This record gives sequence, C-alpha cells and structure tokens, in this order.
Amino acid sequence: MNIHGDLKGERDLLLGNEAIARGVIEGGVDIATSYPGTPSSEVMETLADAANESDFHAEWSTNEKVAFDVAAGAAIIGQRSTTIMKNAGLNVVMDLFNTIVYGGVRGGFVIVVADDPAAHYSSNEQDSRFAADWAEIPCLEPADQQEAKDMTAYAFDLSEKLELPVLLRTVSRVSHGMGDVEFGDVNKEGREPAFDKHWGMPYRWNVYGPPGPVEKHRWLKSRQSLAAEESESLEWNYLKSDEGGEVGLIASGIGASYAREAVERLGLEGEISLLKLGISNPLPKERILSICREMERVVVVEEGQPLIERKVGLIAKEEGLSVDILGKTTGLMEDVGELSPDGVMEAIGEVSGVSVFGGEIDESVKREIEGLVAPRSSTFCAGCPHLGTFWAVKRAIEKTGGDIPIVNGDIGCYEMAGYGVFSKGLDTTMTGESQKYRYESPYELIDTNYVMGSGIGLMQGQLQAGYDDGPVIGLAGDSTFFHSCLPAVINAVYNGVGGLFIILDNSWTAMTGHQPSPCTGMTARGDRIEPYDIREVVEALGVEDVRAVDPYDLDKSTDAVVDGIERDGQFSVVISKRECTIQALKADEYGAVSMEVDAEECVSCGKCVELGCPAITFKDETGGIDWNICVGCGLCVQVCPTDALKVVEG
Ligand SMILES: Cc1ncc(C[n+]2csc(CCOP(=O)(O)OP(=O)(O)O)c2C)c(N)n1
Repeated sequence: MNIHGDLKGERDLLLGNEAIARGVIEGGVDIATSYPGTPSSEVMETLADAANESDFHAEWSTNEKVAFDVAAGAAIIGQRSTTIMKNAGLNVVMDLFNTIVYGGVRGGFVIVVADDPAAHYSSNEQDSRFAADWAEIPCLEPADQQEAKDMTAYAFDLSEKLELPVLLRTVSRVSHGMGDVEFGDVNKEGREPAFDKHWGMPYRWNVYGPPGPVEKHRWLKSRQSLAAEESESLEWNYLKSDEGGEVGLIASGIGASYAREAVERLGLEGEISLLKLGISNPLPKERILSICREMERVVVVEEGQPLIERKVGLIAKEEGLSVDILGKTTGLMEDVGELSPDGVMEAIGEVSGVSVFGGEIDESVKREIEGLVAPRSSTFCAGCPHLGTFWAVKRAIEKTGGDIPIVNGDIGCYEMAGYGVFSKGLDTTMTGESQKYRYESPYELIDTNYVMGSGIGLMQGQLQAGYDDGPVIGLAGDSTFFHSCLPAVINAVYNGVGGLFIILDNSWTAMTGHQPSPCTGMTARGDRIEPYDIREVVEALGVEDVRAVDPYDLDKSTDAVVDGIERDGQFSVVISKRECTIQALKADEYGAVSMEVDAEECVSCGKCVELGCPAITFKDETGGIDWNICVGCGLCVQVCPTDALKVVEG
C-alpha cells in the first residue's frame, strides 16, 4: 500500500490503521515509535514501509514506555512525533504520560491508542479516553477511516497550538475496518531540532525546576480554556437538528457511525436531532447545551464506558435543565462489550417509540450461520516450538512428584496453554486448601495470566509468601522478556528468591503478527542488526543457573525443566529456543519430510492428541497426521509410547 508522498485528492480503500498512518505522514511527522499490539500494529507496519521512502524515523521500540519516552524526547525539541500503542500499552506509559503535560511539548505530539471493546484481542476492555481526562489533554475520537486520517493530521496542529500532547483514541472496528479515504496535503514544513531550556517558562522541561510541579500544573490548567474553544469549533463536532422533536442523540466516535445508520434504518431522518462528536475531552459545552435545551430526552451513544454521558448529565444539571440523559448509566445500553449497529438501533427505537424489526431478521441469520460454523478456539500451529516446551513442563511436573504446581503464564502465543478449551466439569468449590486438578491437554496448563511481564513477578510473590505445595514456575516469550521481565529477573536475583523462569524464545513477536523482537536481528525498517542472545542477558543480570534447550528435543527439555524445578530455593532460568515455525517455513528451513503411522503399533492411547498439535488427527481409534499442515517437527514421534509414529525423510 503506497500511502506516502504527494497523493492529494487521490482516494483509496484503507484500513483504519493505514488511514492513521497516512494522517501521521500528512501531519509531517519526524519521529514515529511503537510497540506491537493488536489492534494497533498496522499503523507502525505501514509507517515503517513508508519511512524508507520518506524523511522520518520509524521504530519498533522495546516496549510502550520506551516508545513513548523516545517520541516525547523529540517533541520537546520541536519535532513532530507520534507514538502508537494498543489499550494495554497505555498502562505501561502512565508515568510520563501524566507528567509530561506539566510542561507540555513544543513539536506536535500525537499519542495514538487503539482500544479493543469486546476484548477481541486483549486482556481487558479498558476505555482509554479516561486517561486523557486524567492527564487533562484533548482526546479525539474518529467515527470512520476518513476521520481517522484527517483527525490524526489535525492532531499535530492542535498539539502545537495547545503545547500539549493530544490523544487519538481509535477502536478495533475503526482500526480494522476499511473505508474510502481521500488523501490530503503532506505538511512539508522542515523542523530543525532546537532546544531551549526555559522556553516560555523557567525549566520548562524539568518538572522539578522552579517554579516546580504545582505551578506547572497551574500552567496545564491555563491551557484548558483554549482547548475548550478548539473543541467548540472542531469540524468533527456538528449538529443535525430537528426543530420539533423530543428525542436527541449525542454520539461520538464509532458510536456516531452506528447512530447515523440507526436513524436511517428506523426512518427517523429529519425527525431526530443528532449531535455528532469527534472529541471526548474537552466537550463542546455550548453545542451540548444547544441540544439539551431543546429536547426532553437525549440518548448518548459512545463506545466504552459512559464517559460523555456522565459529563453531559453534569452539564445539563449545572444549567438546571430537566432533560433526561439516557444511555449506559440508565441501562438503555449495556456497558460491557462493544456497541453494535443493531443494539444502537434498538436503543434509539425504544426511546423514540419506533418498533425495530431488523433485529429479528439478523438474529435468524446469525443462528443459521452458527449452525454452519464449527465452534473453535485459537490453537497452536502445527509444529509450534511452544508445544514442545509445554509437553516438557507437563512431563517435568509429573516426574518431580506432581504436587500442586503454579504455572504463571504471560502474554504471547504461549498464552493459549491457558485457554482451557477442552476443560470439562470444573469443580469451583471454594476451600482454603491448595487444590489439585488433572489436566489432559496443554491448553489447561497455565494457571495465572494477566498482562505482559506479570508472570515472573507473580511467581516471586507466591514464593516469598511461602507457597510450598508444589513447584512454582513463571514463563514468558522473548518479546515479553525484553518488554517487561528484565527488572523482575534482577528482582529475583537481588532478593534471593527461588523459582523456575522459562523463556520461550522463538525470535519473533509472533502473536501480534511477527514483528521483530530484539532477538530477531532486524529493525522495523528491515535493516539487519546483531540480535540479542537471551542467555548472555540473563547471565549478565546475575542468574547463575541457566540452561538453553531446543523444545523439539523433548527429553533434554524435560530434564532441563526437572533440574530447574529441583533447584529448590535457587532462581533458575530455562531458555527454550527455536524459531517460530511460521518464520522457519518462510525461510525454507524445514526439509521435505513425511510422517508414517503404523496402525499395527497404535494402541489408541491418545497421547499424541494430548500434545495439542493441530496436525494430529485421531480417526477410527488410530492416531494420524494431517499432511496439509504437518511440518515434520517430530514432536509427536517423541510423545508416542509405542513407536507407532515415524518421521520419514525425503
Ligand atoms: C502492554 C501490551 N503491549 C502489547 C501487547 C500485545 N502483545 C500480545 S502478546 C505480545 C508479545 C508476543 O511476543 P512473545 O512474548 O515473544 O511471544 P510469541 O507470541 O512470539 O510466542 C504482544 C506484544 C499486550 N498484550 N500488552
């Protein structure tokens, strides 16, 4: 996709994230940083491609905090910068995010956050718009792909005008939806980096320098009236008003697209007033009042928690208006999960007294489709090295006496070892004792999992608290290791805790679409560099007990995990290293092999199925192989207790 250069007036069908990337380019960006995370990753993927042709720096940073700090550093010296992250990434940047605003920025600084209502790809459904309120900075919310591009480009101007970072909040349906986008001008103003220590305020870029944080907070407050003026005249806030109606709509972001569609489907065009908002902070108070003064009931449609709804309620109350503000706080719409066009239509229909018939038709189609599609969860790929690691962990736990292990997982492809898709009849009785559960598939192995880098810390807490009913393990992938495990490894060494930490090094940030990790040996722009060797890093951090194994060698991997578990009281690390199968296949690293199943030898024990490889089939009580996806890794051969499975070269 060519999105760089002078394309003014041309149109293309773009993914929302590509549109944002084009907006970044039109905004005249100098520095763009990101850490991968669905649904935001395509923004940097698109920018990294364009950066080779254009004059700006683009990088995948080690984590979102580093990405944020790098971009902020450039903005302080007058460069236009952007940093892009998924919802969870915003939690990682919170410290500087909430503090840089005390002196603001000189070059436009645009923070792009892709939220994920309905948690399609995320650990939570957080509504990142609240962060903009918290930090007292503007938050723009595009309703479609065109707005995504236009608002991104404008956000740089707004940021420079206010001397504050601007948050652009997108959601999965905008980022991953496609729309027709008309390109605009590229801002070609060359900006030379320049540093002025006392730019408009003494010690502008040093929050502790006089006049200190409180006065700098006062400065931040002083920017709010200018932000409010901008909001009042923002071109993406507009009112389509109906003089005589009783019901009004206030809708923001993707909610505005659904609301417009609902009005059309309900045949209410020209009969209902709609205030479409493109900003959640600060709100255009006068525009809001103009609709609230006229209407008896106002429905607020927004993606996420009822942030605008509550603010509108307050604005109306302060003004002494008797209008009813309806939405998620009143139960008209659910405030978990994501909005849907049908759901918004039902809500508007209910308040307007218009019956909704489209919903029933959709339900029957849905049921028909559900009947046709087999229910499936995500699965490991055939030949995934993580399968070998998990088999080794399972065997090692059994070998070391079983007990009641705690396997603290983390975020990456390996998290599937906690999806529990085949779990049946779980007993959830609450007792005060540790409970032992049998597990049959690798999808039941991970016991705790929350956010990136937390597994190794949880492990240390359990050990420091004296857990001794079984082995305690933490695990993480290579990208996650560099993202947020390094301080926790130092913590383990320094505080003398035990536990086994397994690093599943497949050399890529695989789960988010194979972006490079520091182990890949490649930058965002495709330049080759020396990859990090995790063993060297871990040893340099002071870990004495380190083993590196190939997860395709199940015996050695199991022995390494057993050794790690048996190092009672000593922190040990096992690095399970083999390149992600998908990348290895691309590089043609697998020779031609085939697998044989000897039906005579197969005793139908099902062990091969337990491995969890999707290439294993089990038909007519005999293990078998799906030749279309098998890569000939040989893991199942090692698992089969009767030698019924064999790899045949050639
Ligand atoms: C704070 C945060 N940033 C980004 C993500 C998106 N994300 C999910 S898994 C993952 C890392 C996967 O890489 P790795 O740990 O190497 O495991 P792999 O998928 O390669 O097995 C990332 C970046 C996230 N969940 N949280």
